[in-house]
Amino acid sequence: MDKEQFRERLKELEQKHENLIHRKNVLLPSDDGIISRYKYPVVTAAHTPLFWRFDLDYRKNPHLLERLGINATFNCGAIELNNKILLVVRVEGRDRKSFFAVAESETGVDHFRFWDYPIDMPPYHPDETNIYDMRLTAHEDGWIYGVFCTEKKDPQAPESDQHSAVAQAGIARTKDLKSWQRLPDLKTPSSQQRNVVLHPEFINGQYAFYTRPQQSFIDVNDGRGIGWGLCKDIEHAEIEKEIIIEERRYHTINEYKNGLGPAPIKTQYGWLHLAHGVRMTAAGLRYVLYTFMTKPDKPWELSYRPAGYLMAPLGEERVGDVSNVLFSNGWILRDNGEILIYYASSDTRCHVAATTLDKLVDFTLNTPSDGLYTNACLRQRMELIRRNLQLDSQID
Ligand code: M1P
Repeated sequence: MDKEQFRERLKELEQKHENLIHRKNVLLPSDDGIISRYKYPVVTAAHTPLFWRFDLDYRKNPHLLERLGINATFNCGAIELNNKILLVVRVEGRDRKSFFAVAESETGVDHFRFWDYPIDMPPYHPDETNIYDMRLTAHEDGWIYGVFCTEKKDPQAPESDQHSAVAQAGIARTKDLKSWQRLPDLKTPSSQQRNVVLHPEFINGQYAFYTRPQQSFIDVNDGRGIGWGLCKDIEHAEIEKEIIIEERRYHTINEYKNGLGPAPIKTQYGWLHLAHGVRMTAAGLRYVLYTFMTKPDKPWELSYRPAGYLMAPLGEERVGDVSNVLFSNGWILRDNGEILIYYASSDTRCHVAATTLDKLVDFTLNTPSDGLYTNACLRQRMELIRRNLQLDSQID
């Protein structure tokens, strides 16, 4: 390429990138009355700045090749700060390593643009190989905490095994998402952890974490579900006693595993939670999103658990690096009662869906819980049908 062609090609790439970022999103009608999806993903690999990927120096890269490509952008934490919606996105390079980067938008539904530099998160261990899936918690102690998965090669694995890994929870804190203080990883009684989330309030003067104990990297084995534990000192965080607060159950959406999504939202009825539930199918694992509620004064005690899922993969969401996955670790309650749910599809891209606090609370409190047996579930449906057919008028 000569210099003129280089300039032209770069201009084209820049224009395409700007067009993507300026594209207005479209709110789609809701079929179920609970959730309205937006048409376009809010953050994709193509949203990452060109200067993260291409060497733009003609002398070093005369063919204008992408040197450090990005494979995917997914599983983002979310927070509203200074009237901006900020997503801490899991950005995965073509080299498979993830890092965190902040994408900012004024609307929360489109025009997300990455800050110039990704988050420069210092490693806690020299053998920390990958980090991902940050949950943001604005804690009442005044810090914003990011709790995320840190992964390393299993030190017990023989040399021939280049696959087995160990997952733990990393902790860092910030006031502005720009400079981060890394704290020691969380210690728990479980050999591995993922999907760990910090509760936003002190419980009896202690920090509280939602956990997801697991015995191996993918399978949770004896890990019975979403856990909970207290810790005295966030700077040396250790949970000595871990209890299970939301159990996996046979023949439900979370029979294989589950994990908490973002930090819960406080409501007058209790703590509203969003989680992912995983079941096995002949086509592999299927990840869906579901809600549950815990008691206002005892966030570790379950009060409502509607049956089934809130959201399942739809259309293009079903396909990606790990297909048939919806995963959410970020949501935002706005002053007007709207909730924006940031979710990723198939470990590939980030989307947003809108609902309201009123609707999600209604869904969570008033949807029947899982009958666990087909006959009990059929009774629920028969009862609904009977009542509907007996109504003279549906609105009086
Ligand atoms: O591939 C689906 C998800 O798998 C893991 O989540 P979990 O431990 O709950 O199964 C994580 O690797 C997550 O990042 C990923 O989206």
